[in-house]
Amino acid sequence: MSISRRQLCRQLWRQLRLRNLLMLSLIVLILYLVKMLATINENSDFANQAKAVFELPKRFRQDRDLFSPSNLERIDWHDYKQIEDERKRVGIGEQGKPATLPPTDADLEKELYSVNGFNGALSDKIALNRSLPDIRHPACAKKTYIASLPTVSVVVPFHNEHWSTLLRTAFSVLQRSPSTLIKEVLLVDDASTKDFLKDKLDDYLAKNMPKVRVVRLEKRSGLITARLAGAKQATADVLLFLDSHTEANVNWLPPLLEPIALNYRTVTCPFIDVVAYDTFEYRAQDEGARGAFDWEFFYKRLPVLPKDQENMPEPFESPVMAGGLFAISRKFFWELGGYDPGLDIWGGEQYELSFKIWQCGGRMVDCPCSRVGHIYRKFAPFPNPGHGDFVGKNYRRVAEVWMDEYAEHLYDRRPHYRQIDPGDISEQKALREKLKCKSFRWFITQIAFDLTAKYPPVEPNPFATGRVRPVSNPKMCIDAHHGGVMDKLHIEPCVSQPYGEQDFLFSWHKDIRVQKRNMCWDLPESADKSPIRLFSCHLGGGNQLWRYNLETKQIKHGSDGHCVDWSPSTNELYIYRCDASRGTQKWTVDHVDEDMAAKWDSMRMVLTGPVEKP
Ligand SMILES: [Mn+2]
Repeated sequence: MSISRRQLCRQLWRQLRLRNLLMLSLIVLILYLVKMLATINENSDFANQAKAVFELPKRFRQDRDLFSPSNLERIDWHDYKQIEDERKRVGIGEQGKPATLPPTDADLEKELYSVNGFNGALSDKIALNRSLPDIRHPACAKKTYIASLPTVSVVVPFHNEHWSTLLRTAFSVLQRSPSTLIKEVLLVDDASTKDFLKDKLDDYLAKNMPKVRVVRLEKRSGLITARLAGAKQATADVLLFLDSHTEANVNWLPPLLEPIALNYRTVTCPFIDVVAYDTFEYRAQDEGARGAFDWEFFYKRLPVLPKDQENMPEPFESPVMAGGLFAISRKFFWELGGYDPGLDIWGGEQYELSFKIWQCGGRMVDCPCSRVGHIYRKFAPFPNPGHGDFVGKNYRRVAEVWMDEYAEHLYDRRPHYRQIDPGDISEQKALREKLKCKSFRWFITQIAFDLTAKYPPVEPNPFATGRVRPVSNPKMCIDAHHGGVMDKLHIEPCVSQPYGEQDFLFSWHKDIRVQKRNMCWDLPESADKSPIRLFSCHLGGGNQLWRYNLETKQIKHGSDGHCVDWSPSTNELYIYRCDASRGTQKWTVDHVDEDMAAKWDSMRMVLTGPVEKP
């Protein structure tokens, strides 16, 4: 008995030793792997980092990077105490109300205006934690989101940002986000020269906002490099990029995070509200649109699709991000190689990332229940640090790598792009290959399917061009007289060539525009004898819808039965009930394209679904 017990003990001891040994080696292995990952993390060259992440075995990569929710139960994320406290606040700029400074501050106001491009002196008078109005879609107040959401690193690049606007950005983030979700806020200083953005800022943050820290760039590098530098240091599940003069509004974070939690390849954008550069009033710019571009790469907006409109305020797909404000899982960002590190300073980066997201297996949505205010400056106060046509070079890189045969449409409008050297793009092309990304044709026909209807790669001919003259008095011409928005059109004696402000284009958008500038004939009031005014062309028909009738020679507005008319005695130009027998309603236009005129009824811009089967 005693022997067998001893044997048993010995056996047990041996087993324990074996188990300990196994455990110990497992711990060593884990430590080694952690160390290995840490080394990768420390690697400052983001391209290498991304590459290293790619080369890890798939299982491993997911363990490290992929957030997956542990709880799909939905909860109410609103912070009702914070909402209640805000509601009670009164004072200058509170509730996002417009504010002004007393005349005694006029000198300071002027000075800080010119330094910032917005009313910095007023900003300094408004509390850093001021209250904002809840202007979300009413249904947002009742919306719930899953309980298990990823953590966030907020990345805010800045160059010489004003003190109070920068801090208000950080305050609003911390104040209106669940603290468990905000891991860190990284303010990336792109070599600012203002003194208060150095030690004073560091000290203030250390004392008042421990989650916020400054990442400094040694030399002025521009927006793209600054975002990448912040992203490289970020450690949370999700990267959330903000501009340095923004204000996050009520419960803005959960709506951005849930779509990412459910699919790490979904990228989310908030609605961007307006913080007025002069009064700091907080207001909506509109109730949503889908991002797009024209073939000169100007950022444009397309209407929300009817199916998405019905579904408001649920997130809806958008082809292109506005650029400055978005959230993306850290894993997906680096899978996509971050931004192309060959992009310089700023310009084209929102196209590059948007095309990559869509073409390489991701998707992008706008989240109506997440709203962030942004100060659109009155003017840009800082010189950009770039040399030469860096924007052109960026565009060329984006076009060459991602746009396939559609790049030609860009070059057709900006022929000098063909001469710009895009630099080495082999790594970007290799990335596209590696990720098996889809063609640009797929993107344009399946995702941005209504873009080409509004912004056709090859513009259809105009219906008519040239001077618009009364048949009864061909020495008179309709004249835009360099007028601004809401100025009346005149009728004046015709000038000799070049016709300048008397030269019009009846575009295929069915508007009539001044040849040399983006101003259209617009009809805000439609009573008889209402004047025709000038307004920026909006391509939306409505007030700007006009049709020239070749037979009757009338210029008819919209569908309400009014025609362009005038008084030869007072030389007033106006609209009047269409009446083909009135001589004053007959007009000649220098050049009329009869083929195009015959197609007038069949020309439509409304598209609500993909134009090709995938
Ligand atoms: Mn901005």
